[in-house]
Amino acid sequence: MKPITYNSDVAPVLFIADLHLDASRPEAIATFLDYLQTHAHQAAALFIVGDLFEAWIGDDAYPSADPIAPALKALADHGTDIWLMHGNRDFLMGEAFAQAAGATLLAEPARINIDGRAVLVEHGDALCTDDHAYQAFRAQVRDPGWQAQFLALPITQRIAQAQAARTRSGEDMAGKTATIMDVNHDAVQQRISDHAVTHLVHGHTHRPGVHTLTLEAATAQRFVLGDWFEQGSVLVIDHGDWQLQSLPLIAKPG
Ligand code: LP5
Ligand code: MN
Repeated sequence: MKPITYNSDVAPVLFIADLHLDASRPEAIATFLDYLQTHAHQAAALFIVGDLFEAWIGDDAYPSADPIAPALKALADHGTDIWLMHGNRDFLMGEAFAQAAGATLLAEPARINIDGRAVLVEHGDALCTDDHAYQAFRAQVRDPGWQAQFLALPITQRIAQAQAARTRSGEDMAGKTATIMDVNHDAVQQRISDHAVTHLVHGHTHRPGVHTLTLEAATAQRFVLGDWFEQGSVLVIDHGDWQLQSLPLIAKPG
């Protein structure tokens, strides 16, 4: 793949994650659709850094009447590049959905260049290395053989298994500390030095913030994207300025 490079003096670059879009939260859907039709139109690129959807059980189960894919496609047709990364909820999103959305699937971690700076982008779950139960689950469900078997099941069975996994995950999380469910700082430092970047952008922890790390020879910055539960969260890079913005949720139309 050609290097991914943007100059934010030409047009803004946007990052979002953890929208967890689902029919049960129409405000998040309405806010996202509005954002795509307004602010995002000016952007050179929109990076969706995982968990766009609450759960994804296969492209063949995506309702044809859902408004998200056509709205993304309209933005892509308007000239904004759309990069789609998997999260821990929608790691089964495939080429059929990406194509319908006018997006390009981006494997994580992705090393990109913005204004001459080396930036690493990933969902963030792989950095939670203290959460051993989750990492074992992740290794299982990211295995191509497991995925092929799961996707071959009838949709009703896939829905039931996804619900069982959500229930079990909720029960397990109630017994985990906040520290276990956050990123591991050694893993973050290792990632930054392995990829020789000065900026790391991720989501997953639902703890939006900007952290400065002091490394051996330099400093690096870690931008954590927020979820779209109580408000929207977008990292906007414009004319070299990095701003983690909150968006008020708008009421669902009608
Ligand atoms: O996303 P969030 O913040 O709620 O929780 C995560 C971790 N949980 C998960 C599990 C997903 O929510 C499951 C839903 C996936 C939807 C679609 C997938 C379709 C295939 C699934 C079929 C099996 O990612 C949670 C972390 C937390 O983030 C913080 O980082 O702690 O991890 C867990 O809770 C993992 C559990 O500790 C262990 C695994 C439980 C699932 C076991 C599967 C049992 C069901 C099998 C049915 C045959
Ligand atoms: Mn996540």
